[in-house]
Amino acid sequence: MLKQEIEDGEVSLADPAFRADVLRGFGSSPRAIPARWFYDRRGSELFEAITDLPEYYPTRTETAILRSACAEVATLAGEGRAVVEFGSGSSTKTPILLGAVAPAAYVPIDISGDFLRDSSAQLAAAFPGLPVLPVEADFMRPIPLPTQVADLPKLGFFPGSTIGNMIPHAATDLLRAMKASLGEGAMLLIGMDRIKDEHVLTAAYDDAQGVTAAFNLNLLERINRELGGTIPVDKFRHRAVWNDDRARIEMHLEALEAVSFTIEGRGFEMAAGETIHTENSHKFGARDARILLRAGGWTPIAEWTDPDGLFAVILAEA
Ligand code: AVJ
Repeated sequence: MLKQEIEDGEVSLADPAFRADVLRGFGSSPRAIPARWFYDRRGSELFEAITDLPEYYPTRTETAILRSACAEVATLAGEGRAVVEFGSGSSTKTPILLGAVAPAAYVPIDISGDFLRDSSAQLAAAFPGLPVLPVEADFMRPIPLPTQVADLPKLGFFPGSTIGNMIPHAATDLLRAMKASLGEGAMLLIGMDRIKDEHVLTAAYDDAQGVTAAFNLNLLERINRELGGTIPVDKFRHRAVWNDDRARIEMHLEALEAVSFTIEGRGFEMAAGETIHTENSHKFGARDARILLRAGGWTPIAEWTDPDGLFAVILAEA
């Protein structure tokens, strides 16, 4: 993050991109903030807690799929690839893949240098001898990879159904950017959450313990902390709704009563019932997933799912 902290821990300067997205997002109609801003330190802790919730099936389901599929992935991908992960890596999923494919190098890409350094250090310790080459970059654009991996074939790894955070147009742009970054002969292993019973979906994004609510509301607290906002957070509530037309779960923050507040000195007013749209989480039928990959320039070659068909992991080639 560009945010700088001075010695006593007081925040002196907010990330200008965060500031710009918040001011633009609160001023637009409908109001919306990109989901990437959930993940400050507190938000990342809350997301970790979400992945353990009984209602939040994606993480444990995908992890189990990876465990049972990784030997086959290794056979299909062959030896000596550089694994390039889009995102700074998960402490459970990444070791499953690295342990199976025995890569020549591991390149995690993340926009947040802090998370990248932490997870790279952990992985390097767990896989002695494996070159770990972190790249701090926004993976939405094509990225020049470290010269050490220039001549190696790549295996891209994009787990978690993070692709579902993007609207289809942006998702295909991202898939194409990944193909450009990974180069000739590349493969991509991607996790995509499936369409399923609406109540299973809404429960996963509105859990009984209120952890997802806290995760969503933390965005307002982050605005107050980092942008000197005066948002009355207790006057908002978390909402998760299934938008069937667009095949996605949407998260919103709804004002419980008329509120007025300032962010960086700018005044905002919201009426009772008005919302801020904070996240999209698209879900994919089996064929939808394959069409999206093809639209992004990838050919699906193998696919694994859990016995209940909740989640899919797909291997594709460029
Ligand atoms: C990390 C983006 C895949 O959409 O399921 C979890 C984030 N948001 N609960 C998802 C999230 C609310 C998660 N992704």
